[in-house]
Amino acid sequence: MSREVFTGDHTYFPEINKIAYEGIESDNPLAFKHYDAQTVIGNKTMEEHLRFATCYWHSFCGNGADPFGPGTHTHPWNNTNDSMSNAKNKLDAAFEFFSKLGTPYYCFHDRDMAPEGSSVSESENNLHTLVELARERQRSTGIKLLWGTANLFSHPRYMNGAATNPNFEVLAHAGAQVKAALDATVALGGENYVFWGGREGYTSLLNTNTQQELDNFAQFLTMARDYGRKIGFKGCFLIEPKPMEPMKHQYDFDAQTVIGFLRQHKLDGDFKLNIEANHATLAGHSFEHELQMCADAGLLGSIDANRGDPQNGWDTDQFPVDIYDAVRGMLVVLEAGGLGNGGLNFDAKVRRESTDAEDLFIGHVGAMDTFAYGLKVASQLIDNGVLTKAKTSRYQSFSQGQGQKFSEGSLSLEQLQAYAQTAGEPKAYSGKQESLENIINNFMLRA
Ligand code: XLS
Ligand code: CA
Ligand code: CA
Repeated sequence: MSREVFTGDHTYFPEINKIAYEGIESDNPLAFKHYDAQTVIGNKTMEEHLRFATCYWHSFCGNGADPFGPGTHTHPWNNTNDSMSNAKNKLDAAFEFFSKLGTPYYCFHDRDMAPEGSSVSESENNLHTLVELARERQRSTGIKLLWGTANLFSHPRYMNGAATNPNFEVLAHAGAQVKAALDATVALGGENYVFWGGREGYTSLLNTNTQQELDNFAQFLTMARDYGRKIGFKGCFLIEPKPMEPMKHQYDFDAQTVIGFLRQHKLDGDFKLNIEANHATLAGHSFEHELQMCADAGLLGSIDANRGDPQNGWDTDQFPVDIYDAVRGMLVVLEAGGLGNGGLNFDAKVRRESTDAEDLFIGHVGAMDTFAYGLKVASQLIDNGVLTKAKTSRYQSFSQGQGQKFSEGSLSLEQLQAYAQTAGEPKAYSGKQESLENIINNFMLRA
């Protein structure tokens, strides 16, 4: 059922052809079972709803290294002694991968694409060279940039943070890096720009002035916003919450913390949130909870789609395969009106033990199918109206009589008391959770 013959480069993944939709009966691990880019769901194609992106860092920079041992993945694009040649080869490998897989977008950090130089200017030149090449690849393949970002956490200079570093000299370096990464994002037509506060946090209050650090953070983001707008960046700035790791406590703890911060500093007109599933669970929340908090605030920007491991408490960045999570996540997304400028970026990596080149494709194929399935079921549930009806009826006391007056702000506390006095003991209404859970399962079993 393959509709396309792959005519691009076959250099780095010679065994793999264009991944095609083969449908649910297919046993081919390198084919989609649910994701059919052009299938229309509601008023958009699957491709337009889901706006899938491949991430550059895990896919082409990570090598399976962990704190106990070196990498297990060998990358043919990394085999010279010259870091710039390797970066150019990596770019070719990346675009070959995106084109064969069929993710219409990608995301990158400055240092994923181009190596750090020995000075600020050398780093900027390296990035500029690679961005020109990436622009060319984007033109020839039609693949677009979902978001760019700066890596402000790997270099040892950032050990105490970047924008929240106690040393202004380090903050200035972070500023230079963000300026160059914004230039790169604009040059590549990026639709968003992400700040993940990797080391923006602290380890000990004994040596940390949290108030100064948070004020500096807001000042830094304001400067970045102003510069971005000045150079013509029309997209969305995004903050990606994460409660911990690498720092003990990170300032962008979770969605509600970030929303409060953005509002406090009047940044909510330009910034939204990028929700990562694994960060949600690290914060003790569910993926859909974090999405819902953003949706309620009108600040749902984009998604880093992955999963953690329920048995251990760290950021395992596994490919998302939980179809139940995908349904519940997509329910929030669709009810919020979709992802807008954002997309679903697979911030996920194959396991250290997954050493075949095809594993990276297989991980993405499963993840794309998971969300395509989530989209299908969520859309059927919304069309059916059963969940909306249940929710509306649960809150109906606020759309009539005294409840409505309360919602409109026209009741005083004394009036509330007077009403309670006459109304008698409230009747108990069932929350019907089990029934609603069973409805979701029934829709899933039928899909
Ligand atoms: C790390 C983060 C990071 C951001 C981009 O945990 O997920 O990869 O998405 O800097
Ligand atoms: Ca992420
Ligand atoms: Ca992560």
